[in-house]
Amino acid sequence: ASCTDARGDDARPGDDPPAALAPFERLLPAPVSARAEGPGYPFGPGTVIRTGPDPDQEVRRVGEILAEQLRGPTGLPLPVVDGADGDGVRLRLDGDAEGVGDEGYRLESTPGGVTLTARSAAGLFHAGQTLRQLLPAAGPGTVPGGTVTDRPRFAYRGAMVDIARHFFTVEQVKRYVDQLAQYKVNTLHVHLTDDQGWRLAVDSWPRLAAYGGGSEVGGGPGGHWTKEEYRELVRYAGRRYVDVVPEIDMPGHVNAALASYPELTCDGKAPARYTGIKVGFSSLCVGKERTYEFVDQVLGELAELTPGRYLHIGGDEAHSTPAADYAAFMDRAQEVVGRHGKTVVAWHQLASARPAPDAVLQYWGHDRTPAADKAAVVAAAKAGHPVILSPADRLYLDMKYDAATKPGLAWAGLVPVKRAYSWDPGAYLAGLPESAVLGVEAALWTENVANRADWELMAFPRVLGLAELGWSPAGALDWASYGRRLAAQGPRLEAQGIGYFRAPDVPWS
Ligand code: TNX
Repeated sequence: ASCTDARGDDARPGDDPPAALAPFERLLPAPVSARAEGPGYPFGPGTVIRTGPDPDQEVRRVGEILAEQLRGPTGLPLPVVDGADGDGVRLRLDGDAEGVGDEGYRLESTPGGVTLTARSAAGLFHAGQTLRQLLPAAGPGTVPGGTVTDRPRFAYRGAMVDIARHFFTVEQVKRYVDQLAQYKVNTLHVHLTDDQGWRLAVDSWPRLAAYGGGSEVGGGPGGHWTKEEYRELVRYAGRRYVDVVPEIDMPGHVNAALASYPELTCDGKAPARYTGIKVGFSSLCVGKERTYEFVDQVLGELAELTPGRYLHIGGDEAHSTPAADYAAFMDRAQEVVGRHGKTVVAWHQLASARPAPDAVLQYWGHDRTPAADKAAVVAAAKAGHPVILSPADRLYLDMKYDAATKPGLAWAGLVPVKRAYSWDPGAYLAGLPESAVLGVEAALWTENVANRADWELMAFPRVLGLAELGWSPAGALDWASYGRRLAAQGPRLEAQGIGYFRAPDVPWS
């Protein structure tokens, strides 16, 4: 039969569906190498997941999570068993595995089974995520025969969520962690505080959450996380090899704190809580010693709750803090972070003050950012500060896709899926060598994102582009290939109930 048989009279040539991609060709993020070879391994009722000869607790946990992830789509029982020999999926830690680095893996599929090999449990977890993509979106299916060898381009592959402008529950953020981890994103940055709300309980300053948490943009009730809820998120993310980087934004973006504690203001008068979307109008009182007790106690409690190495202290848009005060404040705040055993991350404005020797800068500029600001970031990078790239006109997930997008903002321009993806983090800022780039992060600000549906619409599918920019080798970055692979993810996103934007620049089937 000719391939035109099924087409109606009004079909146009451009309506041809893209040729179906073979499983190894549709992996997203694209792996370092993938080679199809010989027959594969059919999943069936007898398939088990084997976690190795000496039952390592962590590998066992990776096996359990993988089994959970695969049971839904395959409909198979997939028991997790100790031992290494026999067919099924075999998880193998091998400190000498070649070509996989700390976080990478090798996946080999033959009729006898699928072997996942890595130097670390994180690598085994990432291998499992690749395995998921080699099976059909629904039904058991066969893992095609062949080998994938893979490792990430960048160590830091992040996503930020702003739970301050609109409050979101730990439940919703965990859901996002699952959605992200399957694409090998390994960092969750949580913007915990802003003018409109303070979202984490702090024992030494209880009104921050009790009062300062009770507002959000638009006048809704807001909310906050208890310490136990935050710990639970950290634990949940950690089991999926996602590190949590908490942010307390200072010295600006602090109206919720000032509203809760008048002693934090210079005139001793608490402002009202704020539910609008302006930025840059609030500041901690830089000249008051009480301010630094606050910083020390809040960051101390946060450091204790956070196993990861980073604390993010904001530092953006402090338009109400004079430059000299800003620099003086950031000096002291950075010292506090170091004293609590953590490494500073701050928005790139810190580059124009005095970043601590090991501080990491998060760049959020865009095509129209003044050259002097870019130069300050590049100079700081040359002085040894690693940079996380979050260009607002590429990786701000709150920017509208097009003029018809309902949620979000457009101050950095419209950001279609193609624009979010089509740039190279290793050659983005003139003079910033790839070696200075710690990684990339997509930020979901929520001034205009008030519920899960809007969150998913804005994040998906653009955050998959972030995942590929962070993981895949530079040579694999290609819009045409990516667009086809992204389209192939559509049924998976649907099966997971993710309400993504069916962007017109993607050849969805
Ligand atoms: C800029 S960029 C902000 C946020 C806003 C966001 C909205 C940066 C570090 N700060 O305060 O929420 O734009 O897109």
